[in-house]
Amino acid sequence: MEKTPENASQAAAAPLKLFGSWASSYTHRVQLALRLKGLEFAYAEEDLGNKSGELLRLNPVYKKVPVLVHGGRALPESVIILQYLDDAWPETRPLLPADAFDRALARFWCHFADDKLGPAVGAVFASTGEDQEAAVRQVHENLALIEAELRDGAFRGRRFFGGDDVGLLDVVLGCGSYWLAVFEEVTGVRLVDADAFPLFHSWLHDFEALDEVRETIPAIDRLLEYARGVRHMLLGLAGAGDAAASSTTATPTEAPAAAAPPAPAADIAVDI
Ligand SMILES: N[C@@H](CCC(=O)N[C@@H](CS)C(=O)NCC(=O)O)C(=O)O
Repeated sequence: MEKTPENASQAAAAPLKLFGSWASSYTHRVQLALRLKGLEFAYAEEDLGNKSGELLRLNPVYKKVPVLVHGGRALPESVIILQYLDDAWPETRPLLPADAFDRALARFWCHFADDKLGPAVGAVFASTGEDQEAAVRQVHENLALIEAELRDGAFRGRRFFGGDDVGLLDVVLGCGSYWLAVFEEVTGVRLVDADAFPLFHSWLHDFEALDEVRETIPAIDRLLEYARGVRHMLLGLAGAGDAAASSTTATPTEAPAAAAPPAPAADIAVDI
């Protein structure tokens, strides 16, 4: 079909449905982007300990949430979904900047968030003792890189990574960073020291104060209960005192511990 403004807007008007999980920061990214763009969507909660046939059919490759279905077509992978939303609805609250280099830079730091920072934070959560100390050092090294970008680099002088308003990197980094406080509480390990990372700290404060973010992030008590359950399970599986995932691939993604049977050890991962 020829791509005209008319049929493009018809396509954009097709219904949106999100398959997600309530404690999944990847799901929160998509919920937040949909809210920022003011888009109506239906939501299907997945039990990650017992995934629906529909989820497996929609995301046969990774079998994970989130999956966004738009007009009957399914799209997995949170960052790809966010970019799709921005491509399909470029006018309302653009998430990516107009400049090609700035767009690429935002994508680079999103990759960093998923490739380096997230796994390091997950490793702190899933370990104890020396393994945990090493993981904390990794988190601090990664936060120092972000702090340096905010202080002297690409994002210098900005309230948000996206500028005056939140953009792609804010959504990606922000939906994940609220876990830092939860993990601090559960592990007793200090991760974000406001003195060491003042700009990151103040960015996170501003991000968490946004109405759309407050609407998206579950209540802290619920997250704490969930995180305590997952940590208990991880450490239990690893054997007393010798924490699980020295594996940093571990992803907290299973359904709430209280609501779902523990997943097999091999499936346990700490993605934030
Ligand atoms: N790279 C994926 C990660 C998604 C992901 O890890 N989802 C978790 C929930 S937070 C999941 O579905 N886990 C179930 C599983 O691993 O089987 C994205 O960005 O969407």
